[in-house]
Amino acid sequence: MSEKESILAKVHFPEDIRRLGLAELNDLAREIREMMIATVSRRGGHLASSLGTVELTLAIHYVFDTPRDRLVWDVGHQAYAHKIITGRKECFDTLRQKGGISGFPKREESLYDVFDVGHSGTSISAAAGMAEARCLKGDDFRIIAVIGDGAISAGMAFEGLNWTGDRRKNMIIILNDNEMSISPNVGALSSYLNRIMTGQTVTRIRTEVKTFLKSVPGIGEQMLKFSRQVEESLKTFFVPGAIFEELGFTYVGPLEGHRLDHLIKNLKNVRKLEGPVLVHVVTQKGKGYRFAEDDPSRFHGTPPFDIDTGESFAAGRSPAPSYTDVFGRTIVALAHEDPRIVAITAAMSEGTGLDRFAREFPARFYDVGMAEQHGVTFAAGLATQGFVPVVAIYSTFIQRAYDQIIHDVCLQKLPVVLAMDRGGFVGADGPTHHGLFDFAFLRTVPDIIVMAPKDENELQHMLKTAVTCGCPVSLRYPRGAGAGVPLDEHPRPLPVGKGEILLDPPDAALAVVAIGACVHPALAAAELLKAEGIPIRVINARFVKPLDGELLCGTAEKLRRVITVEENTLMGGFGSAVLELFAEAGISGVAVRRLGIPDEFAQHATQKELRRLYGIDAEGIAAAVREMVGV
Ligand SMILES: Cc1ncc(C[n+]2csc(CCOP(=O)(O)OP(=O)(O)O)c2C)c(N)n1
Repeated sequence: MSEKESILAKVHFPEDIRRLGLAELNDLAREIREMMIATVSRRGGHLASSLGTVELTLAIHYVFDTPRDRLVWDVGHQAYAHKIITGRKECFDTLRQKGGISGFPKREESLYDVFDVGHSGTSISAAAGMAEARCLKGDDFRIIAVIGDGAISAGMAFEGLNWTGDRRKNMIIILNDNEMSISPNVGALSSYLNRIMTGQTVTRIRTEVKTFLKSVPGIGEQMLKFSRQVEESLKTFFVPGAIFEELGFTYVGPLEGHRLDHLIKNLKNVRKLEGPVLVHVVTQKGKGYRFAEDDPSRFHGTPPFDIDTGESFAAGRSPAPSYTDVFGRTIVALAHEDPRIVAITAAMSEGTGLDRFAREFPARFYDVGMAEQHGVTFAAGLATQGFVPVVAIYSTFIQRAYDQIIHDVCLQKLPVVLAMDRGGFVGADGPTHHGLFDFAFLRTVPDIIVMAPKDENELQHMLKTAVTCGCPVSLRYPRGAGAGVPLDEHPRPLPVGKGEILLDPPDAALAVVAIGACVHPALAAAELLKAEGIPIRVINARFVKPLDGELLCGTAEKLRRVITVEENTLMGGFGSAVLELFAEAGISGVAVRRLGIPDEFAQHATQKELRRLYGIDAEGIAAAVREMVGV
């Protein structure tokens, strides 16, 4: 398409689209999709969700006066069209790149992004807060929250609905229903939404049957009367959205989410309604790109891919299996040996590697939806009855369930295993998704074991340790490929609270004590330093809690210089634990330097770039050693 014919070329901000006619808007939707597919094919990102909301995004910005009217996205992974038409078209190619635009709405990026997001279920509560603020300020802007049928299964979304329906403030919640979370959606609400849609079909069929019956002389009238009686008794079935009406919302829908005329007409009416309104919009995940329509789960969050074939690029892929993969295989092997093992995911069966478990042990597998809090306490309930639940939730999302971990798991010393993938930097998803806090917030909880494997082989052994130790355990491992080490055939339990010395040259200048994914870089640093004549001891701590006091204190007393390395926030993290250990043990005169993430939110960039930036890769560790020994 030439520059001249392009509608998108003329669109920079929502005011530009408000001047367009329907045909032009439809062309614009097509061009936006093309841009998204082209960009995500190079950059990776959340394609399927964003393809599904193109018309909805255009209709909202067309009808409402954004940014004066506040548009709040839930999760925010479906907001690429929003980014493109709100001043970020020119830099859209920098999506998720270091220094480029974020993959999620971000207040500091644009006036049109009114709330930072990444985790699910926040939109209704945030919008409700804005509604109260509007009243306090005496203002009259509109507030629109857009939430998916997956995200609305989060506990907080229910809390927000409960509040909003009661407060009766003007607020519009748009439920973007594509029947998918990352995988097909689960839960009673999802089934209910599904029945609404089936109800629509039934309504259509019913109208056709009525017309037919009316056309049959005599008998037709009788039949029609009977069918009306049946219909009355099935009223809730035929009145879509009754559940939302009961909660205090005006329900509008279901609307066809890819018909701009339909959306615009209905949203214009919705705009005039008072009180809380729930607009149910039905969309298709992956709409407009064949491969994403056929396999929306794979294109939910995709690495770069070939547009013509839909295949992800193999370049850059490691021959080593991912931690996720090794976790997925090991948990299946362990479950074969131990019938007490059950597995729980919060809407991430593929992401956590539990899809394999789900296939092998469907009766022992639970997808609780995007409901981490429920998932953890649900696991605690299972544990009270003699089961060993393994709750596989990414480090960043387990933050949601902190009180459940303390109050429902640890206080009762229940043997729940928190298998936390994506511990450390996740890369392009950025600050909402980095798993940089779990060492700090979990090691302060009594009776939990906190561990992190140095590689995928140790992950197997730690998982075995976790399911056999009989107490609460957190086991965190990084996103991506393992170190490529050989895998032992049989996982074996490790001694709890014991680290290991990996390198111990007789004339070591100092000790580097690393945990988890930082151990191999520490070994690589030792190699670099050896060539420079600086021998160092390298310790794999394995446990953040309990710490190996004997090994660490002995090392401090012998070498007097210690560097700790972790892919976690420094405040309260592993290095802090080591400092506390030394203080408690009365060890003085030991120089300790802690490497990790300082007191700031790390932004989006590749894992490699971030490890370099924060000085926890081999180069960074080596530099810290040189500094400490004064060369
Ligand atoms: C608290 C939390 N848990 C898990 C996730 C991971 N996640 C991101 S999007 C998504 C599915 C979202 O489904 P839905 O809200 O229906 O939106 P769709 O992608 O289908 O448009 C999941 C599970 C998250 N972002 N936040």
